[in-house]
Amino acid sequence: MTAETIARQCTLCEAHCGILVTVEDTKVAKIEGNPDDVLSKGYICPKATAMAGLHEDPDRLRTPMRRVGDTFEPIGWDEAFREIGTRLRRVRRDHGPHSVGMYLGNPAAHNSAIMYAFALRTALMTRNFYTASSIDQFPQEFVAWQMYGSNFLMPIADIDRTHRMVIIGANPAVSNGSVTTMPGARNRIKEVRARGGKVVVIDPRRTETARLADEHVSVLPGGDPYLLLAVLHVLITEDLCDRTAVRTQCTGLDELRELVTGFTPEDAAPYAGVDAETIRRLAREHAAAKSAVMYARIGVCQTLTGTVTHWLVNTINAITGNLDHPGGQMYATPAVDLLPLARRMPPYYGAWTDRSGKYKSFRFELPVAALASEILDEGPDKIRAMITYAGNPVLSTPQRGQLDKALGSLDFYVAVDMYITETTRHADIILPPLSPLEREDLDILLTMFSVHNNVRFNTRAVAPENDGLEDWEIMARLTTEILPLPLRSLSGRALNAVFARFSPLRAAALGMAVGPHGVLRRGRQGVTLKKVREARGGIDLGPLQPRLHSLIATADRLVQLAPRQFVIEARRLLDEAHAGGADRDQGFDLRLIGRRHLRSNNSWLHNVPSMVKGRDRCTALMHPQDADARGLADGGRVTVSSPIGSIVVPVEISDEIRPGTVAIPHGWGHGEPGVGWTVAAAVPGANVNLLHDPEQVDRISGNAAVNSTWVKVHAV
Ligand SMILES: Nc1nc2c(c(=O)[nH]1)N[C@H]1C(S)=C(S)[C@@H](COP(=O)(O)OP(=O)(O)OC[C@H]3O[C@@H](n4cnc5c(=O)[nH]c(N)nc54)[C@H](O)[C@@H]3O)O[C@H]1N2
Ligand SMILES: Nc1nc2c(c(=O)[nH]1)N[C@H]1C(S)=C(S)[C@@H](COP(=O)(O)OP(=O)(O)OC[C@H]3O[C@@H](n4cnc5c(=O)[nH]c(N)nc54)[C@H](O)[C@@H]3O)O[C@H]1N2
Ligand code: SF4
Ligand SMILES: [Mo]
Repeated sequence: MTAETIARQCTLCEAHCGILVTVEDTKVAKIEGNPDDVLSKGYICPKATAMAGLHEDPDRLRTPMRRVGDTFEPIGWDEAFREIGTRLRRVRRDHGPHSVGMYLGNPAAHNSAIMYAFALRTALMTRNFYTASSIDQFPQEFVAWQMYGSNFLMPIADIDRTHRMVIIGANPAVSNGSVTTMPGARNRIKEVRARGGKVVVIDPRRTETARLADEHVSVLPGGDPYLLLAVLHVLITEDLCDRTAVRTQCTGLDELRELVTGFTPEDAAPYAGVDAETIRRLAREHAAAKSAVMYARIGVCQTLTGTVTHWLVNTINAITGNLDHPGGQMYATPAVDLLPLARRMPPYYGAWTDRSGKYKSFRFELPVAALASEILDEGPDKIRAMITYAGNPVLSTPQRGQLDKALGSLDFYVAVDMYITETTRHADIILPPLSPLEREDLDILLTMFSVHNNVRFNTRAVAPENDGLEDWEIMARLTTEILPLPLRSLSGRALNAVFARFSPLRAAALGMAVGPHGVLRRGRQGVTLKKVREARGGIDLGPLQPRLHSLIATADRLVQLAPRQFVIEARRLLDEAHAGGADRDQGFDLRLIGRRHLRSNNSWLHNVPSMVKGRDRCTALMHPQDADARGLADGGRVTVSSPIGSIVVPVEISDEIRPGTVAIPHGWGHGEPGVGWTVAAAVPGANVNLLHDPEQVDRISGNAAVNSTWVKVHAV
């Protein structure tokens, strides 16, 4: 028996923890944390072992599949690409470029194949491009564009040096951070406290993170903008701003002052669900701390006011002197530094809309809320063919249950995924990539958001099977099928040889050479692909460095504290402050929010037995007071209904959640006929996105507002 241990990362989530994979013969024998990893320092979560479970999973597809009636049969790669090319070109010829739609899911961002996915997207020239970003970080990108001049300039929290961390609508103890990659967030939070700092969590639930913090502030779902406007009121009226930072870095304080002067913590309290004294203290402590950072994430992105809330968070950090300073909000300086290039790319907001005119494009794509209608509604430019890549939007996005039907009605649908899922079961052809353990890679995207500068290599752990292709090769082959290039006439083998010259690794090596840590700047000290490959655990590129001055892309090179559209929206919020609206008036009396679990990852780890063992996790978490009022017992089955749908789940009673609120995780609802997930079918759960109205979106960015739904709950 031969055994080998290689170092790479777990690529299941953004944290990208360093792992050591031991392979005996061709079997993955062990996965453990890599203590030498420069970013994660040995930490892994229970999901890391799922990398092996996924690799070995008999349900994972290993060859392309073609639909025959209600089932699939294996076909060869060349035949698959030929058929895809012929059919996609025919749809485009007959109905124009917008008739082909594309959806990119979350794992696409964990793999440098994303470069090739964008090449395919560009070749398609379609308006109908969608990604999971519009149910995720659109508000943060919108704020970065308006305040710093580019949607790529989303600053991250310097958790490793801060003296005060205020976490709003994020649960890094479970998620390990997002748009601030912080593997081992639990330890990093404990270290803030160990160095004498303070950690505060603002969340309607006393989360795993809140339990590690000094203070938990239980906010009303959707109450954050009121709370933060009042924090600004205190900072500005009590003259607690950092004058130097405001004078040298920012513009727009006068407009802010005008906006918040009349809005006191007492005014905010009923809408925030937080008492005035706490709000005042939050403001004063933020200003007084040696360094401080407010870090907000998807809990607030997924509300009707996601953009306004993230704007207020960034503004508070900036005017207290915590932008671009150690311990505050900063930018990474990665080995492959895309920021100086990317910052010049305009996001083309509103360059086009969906056919109804309701949703505006942002960064060359439409909000996913529009997807089902763009397929189903008749008329010119409707989507007739789809490509999905690494996404499961049938479960992951609110579509009134219509996307399932819509995908089934397409003339042609090709999915790039290693499973037959609730989404891909509708495909005509499924192209499965090699498993993550079979590929080698160097991440260039997430290092832009790492809390510590680093560069790490993903060594191939297991030799690829047969003639398998990596995601980037599949994307490249699909692109050649769309482009009018002579390349298409080459055989698959010859094409692969052509592509090998343009692999993501070659691109990364080049990017590294010209990057801030590369040989062109640092000479022999510079990082190279060879050095990164050889370093088991990556190369430490030091703590985050101030660099706003060279990156900021606004016309006057100042941070815009009061973008007009944001101020108008905030005024509207203040004028119309209310506690619920029409749905609430009609008896939907509980606010529904989401939650994540350490052993789950959106919709797709439920087929690995070790990830779903134990008690049912797709439950409605309710406060004892709300359960008593409805006569509910722990574990009993309840119907949860919203104005547009209803699901049945067990109830879980705990005082960790704020009264008046119910939390249900997303990504469940398995067991549909034809889906290839046999393990998940036994623990199906229910699809919470059937309750969320796709038309409920963040008013500015169009991001799905799944934390803004009113529901009612009763025993089945
Ligand atoms: N109600 C509610 N809905 C939510 C959220 C919420 O908080 N509440 N969160 C939202 C968020 S933040 C996100 S990011 C989305 C995620 O939503 P999506 O990105 O649409 O879906 P995932 O569940 O991540 O599904 C990923 C799919 O990619 C496949 N896959 C995994 N790895 C690879 C790979 O390497 N290559 C290829 N080709 N395929 C791969 C898996 O088999 C799976 O089918 O969900 C969103 N939906
Ligand atoms: N284990 C695990 N890790 C993951 C994932 C996973 O599915 N499982 N998904 C990955 C992905 S794709 C992403 S985008 C990240 C997301 O990472 P996080 O942003 O940390 O996401 P959540 O854990 O959903 O935390 C959102 C929090 O917002 C709270 N919340 C809801 N509504 C409101 C509100 O109105 N105001 C406030 N203040 N809080 C609110 C919720 O109670 C919840 O605690 O996690 C990634 N990591
Ligand atoms: S937090 Fe868990 S799932 Fe995410 S990269 Fe680390 S080990 Fe993998
Ligand atoms: Mo996400």
